[in-house]
Amino acid sequence: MKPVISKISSLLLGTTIATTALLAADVELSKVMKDRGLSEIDVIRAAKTYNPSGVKDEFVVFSSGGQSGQVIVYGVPSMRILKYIGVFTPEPWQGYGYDKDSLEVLRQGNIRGKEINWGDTHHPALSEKDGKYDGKWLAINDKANPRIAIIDLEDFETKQIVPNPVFKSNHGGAFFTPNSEYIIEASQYGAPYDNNYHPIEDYKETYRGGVTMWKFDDKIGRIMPKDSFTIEMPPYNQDLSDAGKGESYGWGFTNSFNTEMYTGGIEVGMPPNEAGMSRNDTDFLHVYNWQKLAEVAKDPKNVKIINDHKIIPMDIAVKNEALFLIPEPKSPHGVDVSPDGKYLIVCGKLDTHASVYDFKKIKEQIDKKEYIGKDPYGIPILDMKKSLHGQAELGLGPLHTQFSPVDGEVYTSLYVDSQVVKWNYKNLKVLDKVNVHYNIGHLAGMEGKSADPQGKYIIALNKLSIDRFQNVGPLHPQNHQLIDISGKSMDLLVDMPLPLGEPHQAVSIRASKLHPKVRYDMGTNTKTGEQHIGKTLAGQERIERNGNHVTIYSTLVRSHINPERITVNKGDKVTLYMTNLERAQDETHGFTINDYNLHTSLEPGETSTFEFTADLEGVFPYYCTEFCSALHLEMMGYLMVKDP
Ligand code: CUK
Ligand code: CUA
Repeated sequence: MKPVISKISSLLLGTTIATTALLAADVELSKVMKDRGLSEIDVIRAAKTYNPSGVKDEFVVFSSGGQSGQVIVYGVPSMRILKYIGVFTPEPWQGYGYDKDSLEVLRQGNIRGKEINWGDTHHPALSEKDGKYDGKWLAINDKANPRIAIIDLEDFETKQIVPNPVFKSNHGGAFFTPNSEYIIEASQYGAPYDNNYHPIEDYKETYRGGVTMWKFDDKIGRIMPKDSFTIEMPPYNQDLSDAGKGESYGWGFTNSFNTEMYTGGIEVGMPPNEAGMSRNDTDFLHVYNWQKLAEVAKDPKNVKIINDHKIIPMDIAVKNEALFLIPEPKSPHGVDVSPDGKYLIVCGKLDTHASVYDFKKIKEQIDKKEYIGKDPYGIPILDMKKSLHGQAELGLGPLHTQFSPVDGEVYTSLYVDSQVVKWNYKNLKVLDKVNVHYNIGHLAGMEGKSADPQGKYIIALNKLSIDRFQNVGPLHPQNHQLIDISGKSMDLLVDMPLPLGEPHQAVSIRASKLHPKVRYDMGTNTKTGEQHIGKTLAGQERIERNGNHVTIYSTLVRSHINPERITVNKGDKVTLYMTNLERAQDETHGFTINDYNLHTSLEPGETSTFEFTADLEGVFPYYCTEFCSALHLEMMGYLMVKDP
């Protein structure tokens, strides 16, 4: 075997000195390879993912943190984790959920007054302009307690959580429409829209699925609940969704997997059948014109109000020719719209084929009102064969598809086969397959679901890792595998264990499109973006008492907390405002008070609040929790609580 470095050096350099130095490097490299048992191809793969210190990644990935209710941020190709973003779950390092201001964000996610401290995150989505990622906002859904959260990519913090007022679970969210006009959130398990008890025997009559179109203001990065509406749909267990773009702009697409309306033991209005939810050969792809329905929803005559939220009933959507069904192979999973919006690829867990629908053919039938019938709810059904461009036999358990810059070339995950298949959705030919480890769910191409896929890499998000990592007990980490797709055949480069939760979906963006800030304007409430009422500058520190309410205006700067002593009476209501006066990059101070379950992270310029009752008597040291300077340990003080 010819050493790797000398191959390169003989191409690049000719001088004797350089050659001598490189020969020494060759010797060193050969030794490392021998010691670590690495082959030449291993070394090449390592070189393709290695970032020397200070070198940054080309792409940034936002991965669902699954059951952790967080978002995980990492770089590609290095696969280095950069951040966990607290979203639906408290996150102590960031103080998320441990100070008043962040708690106000977390508590927006209360449902019917209940505090919820976790989420089952599935699908992160990046905001779009003309179907391309603009790097401004990130949305993510919680399937368990149907909610959508918005994260600001200026500071990677969660700013808004919006519970769905009518759904009881969601899966087909979050998906932005091409100009971030709306965020699609499709329900999952059929359930009553209201909050009352309805017997399961009334499934057909009172249980519903649907799609909520959340109006999004992309200037301020907030969902506008009052301008949002839900399209009522049958209880078919709506599933993954996608927004049309280009040719199919204005339309939305949502799969379903229970047209049987099976409810576990009792099938309403159907003969008993053991196969339950997968008896029918086909389920329904829901096709809806959200652009038209947004207009329809503006007329109060067209909507029902449930839980203070607008619902467009099915018959109104049908009357406006804005809701259709197309059969799709049974138990479908992903529906993925091509970058030009002309095709939809639907993959089903129980079918070996990917079905490629041609939007033009769908539209022709809609325009000619050519239906093959109606479902029990009166929704027109289009002909499957007439809607299809074709089907490609891919392998067992095809789930999700990502696009590439090469015309027609796509990558699909095969759950049962544990493979990624590269194929062409135009000529329906399979081009290549690579094994992954193991049981891949989603896969993430670089901007691979946008109107402008970047190619280069695919990440396999695997449900199982089994033998890939050191055994750390029966609960194994998940496995993200980076695959090089720049050549003719795919090449698996490296594994990354992800010890946080199930990585359903990840979205990526070219790093140069992100413009996060390194400091806040002095005295910012980072959760609202506005000036904090507790903003305190150097020299303004003070303690004010009003009856039994004590308000402290404090500052933190290397290496003092000012004031260093706070004395209150037991039972006093305490409001403590803290401002980090630093302007230097990365000079964060953390702050905690012993035994009061409080913590905050103060980035340069940030102000935040603790609000608590001094119900424990005693002496409580408070201190800075970030090692911020050589005098970090000295950054402390005492809360004295005395019985008056
Ligand atoms: S889902 Cu998990 S693999 Cu929630 Cu998008 Cu397909
Ligand atoms: Cu500030 Cu340690």
